[in-house]
Amino acid sequence: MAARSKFAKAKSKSAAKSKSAAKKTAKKVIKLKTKKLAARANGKGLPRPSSKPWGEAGRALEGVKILDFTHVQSGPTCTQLLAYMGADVIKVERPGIGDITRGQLRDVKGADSLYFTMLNGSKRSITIDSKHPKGKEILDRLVKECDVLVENFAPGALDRMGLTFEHIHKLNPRMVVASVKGFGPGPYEDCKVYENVAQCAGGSASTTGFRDGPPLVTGAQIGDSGTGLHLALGIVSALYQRVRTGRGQKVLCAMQDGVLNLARVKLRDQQRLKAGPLTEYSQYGEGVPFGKATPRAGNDSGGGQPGWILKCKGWEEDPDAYIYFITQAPVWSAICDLIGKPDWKTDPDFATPPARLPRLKQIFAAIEEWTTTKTKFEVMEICNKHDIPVGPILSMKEIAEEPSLRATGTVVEVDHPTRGRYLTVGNPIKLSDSPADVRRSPLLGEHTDEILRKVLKLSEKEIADIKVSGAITAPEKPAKAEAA
Ligand code: CAO
Repeated sequence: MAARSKFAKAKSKSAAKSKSAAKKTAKKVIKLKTKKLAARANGKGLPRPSSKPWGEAGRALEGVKILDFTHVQSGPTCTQLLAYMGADVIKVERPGIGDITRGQLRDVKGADSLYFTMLNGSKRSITIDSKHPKGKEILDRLVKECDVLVENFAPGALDRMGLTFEHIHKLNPRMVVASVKGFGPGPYEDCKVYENVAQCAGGSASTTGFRDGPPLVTGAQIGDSGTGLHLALGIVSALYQRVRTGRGQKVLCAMQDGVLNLARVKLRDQQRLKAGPLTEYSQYGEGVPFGKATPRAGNDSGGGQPGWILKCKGWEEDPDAYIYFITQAPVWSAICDLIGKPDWKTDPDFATPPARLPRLKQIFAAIEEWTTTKTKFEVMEICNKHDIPVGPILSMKEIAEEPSLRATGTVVEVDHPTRGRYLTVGNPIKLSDSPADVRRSPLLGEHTDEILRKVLKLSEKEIADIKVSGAITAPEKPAKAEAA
């Protein structure tokens, strides 16, 4: 009996123990689940951004080496973005000359131009004469070391250097070879192309400007920088595919194609013309017949919500005292109240979007009467309270001085050894685990030694031989003849 009761006691003790352990585990599980649920409820269900500084967490393109043969704007825009994402961009430049833009539009004597410095940040520069036999040897070694070659020479120039796709792939089958050209295969493929040529050939110029004026090019560099952006996407896609195939590939972006991609809504309108006039274009309301092609639409809004640029207080002196005003249908009542036309809310000529289309000129004139009594920022403040979409026309001065753009790293100030501090556009693409790495542009050939030593691991003797060969230095200028 005593033994039994001892046993029973022990049993009930161990049962109580395991019961409490089970209770504890259950409590833990519930606590964890509640924590998870609470986190989800707080909108924190997604993985949190890394709390480590980028130096520890690594940047998005850390380890990717880019052999950068780009010049002027389109190619450099692409490689600068990749450098901001953490790639090691090695810019190859002609000894003594470098990228032609170093000397173009100079504002500080003897210093690299802003044209160059704002397109080549966070890169390293090596000078190599790509037509010199020793230069070709160095390039072949760099091809073996790098992941991507990017170029935007005139058609055929890379091949003339001996860097055909076949040659590159024999040396390094994993290499992605990315090019910007003016046109894709077709009648114009051999043409040299600059920004405005691309804007014209890509359908932007014919659809920009006012109906009664000539075609216009835009200030935004959609041909150059726009194509550079497209190329960057092509490169990261090819790198991603290489993870599966182990093979590099060619990436080609034609500037004409890039511009057309950005102007696609105008090709949409071209097709809509077959079904009748484009009712959201103000020319419809003005009774002007449509021709065979998408017309220039002035400042009409591209979507189905009519919009226009309107004068604001001070427009007589300030060329940027304007605001873009969109008469979005859901806020029509608020607009009518603001501009002192409450009767337009119910007037059948103005109450519905289709009724307003033929009267847009009259409507925007009435809104402008109101906007000219306020500054563009006052209009912005008032309209935002009513969810009316408006956009102040910001000058480059205002953008350069805007603190919020500095705070997000979209506008960055960097130091430069020969020009001093300058502003540049940082990375407009924000990655939570990979803050942009925005550094100054390199001086011509600043990293030649470093790259030969650390990337190619050449010996002192090899470097000395290269230096005397003339492959990395500008040819000596002929000595002036002695005066007789
Ligand atoms: N060492 C030796 N030679 C070099 C060199 C180096 N490191 N880097 C370049 N060169 C040579 C090239 O091999 C080429 O020589 P060849 O014509 O004898 O083969 C020469 O320099 C110039 O190349 P290019 O024809 O590309 O330059 P360009 O100034 O005459 O033309 C541009 C410029 C932009 C019109 C042309 O490159 C082009 O059409 N590129 C494609 C489209 C493009 O990107 N346009 C945007 C430009 S930004 O507005």
